Amino acid sequence: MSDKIVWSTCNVNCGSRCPVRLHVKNGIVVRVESDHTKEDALGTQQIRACLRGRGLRKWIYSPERLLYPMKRIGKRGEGKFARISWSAAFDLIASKLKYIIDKYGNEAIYRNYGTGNLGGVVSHYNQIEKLMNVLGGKLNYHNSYSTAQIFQAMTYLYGKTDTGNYISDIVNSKLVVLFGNNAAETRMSGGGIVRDLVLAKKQSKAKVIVIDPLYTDTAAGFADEWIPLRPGTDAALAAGIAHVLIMNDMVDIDFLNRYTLGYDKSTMPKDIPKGNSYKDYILGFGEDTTPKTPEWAAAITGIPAKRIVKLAYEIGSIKPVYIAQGWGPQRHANGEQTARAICMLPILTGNVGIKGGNSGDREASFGIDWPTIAVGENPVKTSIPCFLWTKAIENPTDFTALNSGLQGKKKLEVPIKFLWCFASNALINQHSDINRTHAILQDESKCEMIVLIENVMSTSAKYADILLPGTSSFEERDLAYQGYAVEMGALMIREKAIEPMGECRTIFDICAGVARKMGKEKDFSNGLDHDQWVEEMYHQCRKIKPQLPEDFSKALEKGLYKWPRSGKSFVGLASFRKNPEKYPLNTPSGKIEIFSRLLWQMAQTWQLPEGDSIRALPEYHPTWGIPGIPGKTDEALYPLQLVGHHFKQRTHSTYGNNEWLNEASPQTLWINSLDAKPRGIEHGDLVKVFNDMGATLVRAKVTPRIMPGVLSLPQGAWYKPDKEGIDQGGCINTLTSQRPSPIAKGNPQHTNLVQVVKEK
Ligand SMILES: Nc1nc2c(c(=O)[nH]1)N[C@H]1C(S)=C(S)[C@@H](COP(=O)(O)OP(=O)(O)OC[C@H]3O[C@@H](n4cnc5c(=O)[nH]c(N)nc54)[C@H](O)[C@@H]3O)O[C@H]1N2
Ligand SMILES: Nc1nc2c(c(=O)[nH]1)N[C@H]1C(S)=C(S)[C@@H](COP(=O)(O)OP(=O)(O)OC[C@H]3O[C@@H](n4cnc5c(=O)[nH]c(N)nc54)[C@H](O)[C@@H]3O)O[C@H]1N2
Ligand code: SF4
Ligand SMILES: [Mo]
Repeated sequence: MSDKIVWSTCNVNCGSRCPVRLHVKNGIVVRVESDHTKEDALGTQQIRACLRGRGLRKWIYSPERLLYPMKRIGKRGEGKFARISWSAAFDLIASKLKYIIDKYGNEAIYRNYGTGNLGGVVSHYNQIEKLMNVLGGKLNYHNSYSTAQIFQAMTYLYGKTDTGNYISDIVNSKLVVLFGNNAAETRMSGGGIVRDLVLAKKQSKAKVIVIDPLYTDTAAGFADEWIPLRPGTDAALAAGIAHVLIMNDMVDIDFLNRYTLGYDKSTMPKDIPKGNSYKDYILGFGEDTTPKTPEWAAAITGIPAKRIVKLAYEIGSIKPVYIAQGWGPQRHANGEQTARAICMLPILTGNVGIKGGNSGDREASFGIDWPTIAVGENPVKTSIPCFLWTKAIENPTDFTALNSGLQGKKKLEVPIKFLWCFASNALINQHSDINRTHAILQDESKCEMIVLIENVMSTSAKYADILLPGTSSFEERDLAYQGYAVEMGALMIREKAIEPMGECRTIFDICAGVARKMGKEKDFSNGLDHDQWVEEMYHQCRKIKPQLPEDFSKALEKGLYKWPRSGKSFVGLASFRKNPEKYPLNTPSGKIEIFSRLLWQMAQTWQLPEGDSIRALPEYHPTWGIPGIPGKTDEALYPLQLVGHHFKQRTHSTYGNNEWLNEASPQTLWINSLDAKPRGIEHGDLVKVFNDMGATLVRAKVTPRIMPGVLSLPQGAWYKPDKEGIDQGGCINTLTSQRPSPIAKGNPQHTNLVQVVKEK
């Protein structure tokens, strides 16, 4: 029997954010349960935690747990630390901040991307944002590691992002085509997308086709057909389908004429030379003079031409068709082109902005507009693409708007000298090319201080100069907002289940401690402490949902509030579809820009490395890291494409040390027997995957669930180098490149060429 049961949450960035119920006995959490609430007037369904949330106890009490503030005494990465007091830690941070601000200015300070705690409202990286705003600001970032390329693509094409319909809208669809969208693994919460997909599919009886190099859990669970294709080639498939649609009069010409720019010469801007319309490109009247026939697409994608023709007929002969992409296809070196090209299928067939159709974007989800901590204004306006932080340390003098997507200034004036990392393993594990990052961080004269706040001794924690133990969700009171659902929204009020372990502190208290040493505590805290801020935010939530009890202690006890979705099923771009003159898009022409003049201009002004290209049309762009194209990496040496799908064992690297989860879903290299056999690799063998950037060891999963020529090494495994620098942990970022995508300057972490051998 437990002494008490309290509500808590799983905070990680799978995006769902599930409630959990913690059974506490003698100050220890002895059991974790999921949402047990019954259907009532407020809640329509349970939000069930997945295996990771249910295994939280094992992670919080793991041997890697950090308990005391520490100062590094070995080299960065060695993991040698000495315990220090909180006061000493705050002194070191405050004096370095003062020194850096005096010498280089606030622009030399940066908070690295980190999503390990997006669930907390008060325990959130916003506290560092607020602290730094109070202290004169810091360098900003734009983009994310999740959606950099698709974000840019949708902005040029539709003038906005998040243009999809709800997944439940497939009740109205006659066909569903999902490109690299693995909801069954990336949206695992019981309150979320998977349930809606199952129910909608049952009701609509629409055929579901999954296009993915992997036979994913989504393909296995929901699809009627799996079409494997080579990574990075969706745009070629889209062009091949477009060819069939155009040649057989299956395009919706009325839609194209009224709503789009650049399909054919009738809607092309008059000053653009002939041969630059989409139709020209597809039929071979453009610059490259190649008709994009199904045979042409077959050679690139690996999908038989006959199947491409059939797919074109399937998509072109019925309506509505729900075509959506996940974010795997865009996390590539040509990801911006891919994301736009997939959208051409619903655009050509007039499936945009209607019930049962979709824009080609990822499915939308319902959200309540909850409040967040006000962080004040950052006096520094300069912003780097988040993926280029290593370049901003190593090579700041070559960091410009035109070659690196810098915003707010033409040229970076100071390098990053001070790094904040909160709930971030993107210092090493989640950033590309670990060996290169390691080398950059070795030089302590470059980035002079790294302050990292963590729950566990992560890969990145070993690189911290000052390593601070943060409270976990078990050890702090907070609020959390549920994400990625369609039918409901939820507020979770999380109670502190146990006292902070060791000397762990909340991020609010840590920032307040630094502010105190800098003489700015009041400006930072507004006179409130952590728990008072939680209550303050709760009362802000009440402004959105006045039915929440006024008495906060009552809310704490109840823990979970659910509301059925307000409003109708969401159809992206519906008002534009109804009346494009009254509700134009936010593109320069107000229309869907198949031809983008902005990109046309960028292609002439931006400085790109050889092999990169910016195209005004959603063309297939063969790029580095995709076989058939001679690039820097020698294809003869590295003939296999490697992706790293988001995996059910972990959320990125978080929970990577949970042995229960490791047993349930071990880290393996997915390899087809056609690739394994000639290399003498059998299921379960230890293999070495390598390229010019590094090498990693992992056990092989020989399986027909991945297409020949392609491997997948699920991303997020913990990097564990041996003395020679060979990773023993199966971490894919030993093999990924820091070369960014052309427009967004985003992370192309699914574009990799490698070789694999059996390890003796
Ligand atoms: N279990 C779990 N869930 C998660 C996360 C996690 O780490 N673990 N992470 C969360 C976060 S932060 C994010 S951003 C999302 C990520 O969500 P996504 O980016 O959608 O996930 P990925 O697994 O990277 O990619 C989805 C699918 O795309 C496929 N794919 C890769 N390249 C291509 C391609 O060129 N073409 C096509 N057609 N398919 C391709 C992959 O094989 C994979 O099956 O997931 C979230 N959910
Ligand atoms: N090769 C490859 N690399 C990728 C991707 C890919 O698809 N392929 N995906 C990219 C994407 S989409 C993303 S979003 C990033 C994610 O990269 P990160 O945002 O770095 O995510 P995690 O690896 O989960 O690391 C989060 C850290 O936060 C810690 N943490 C968890 N909860 C708390 C807490 O409450 N408090 C504190 N202080 N710490 C906490 C965890 O221990 C963990 O070390 O990775 C990117 N990297
Ligand atoms: S990892 Fe995501 S789906 Fe799983 S319990 Fe946590 S928040 Fe829910
Ligand atoms: Mo992400």
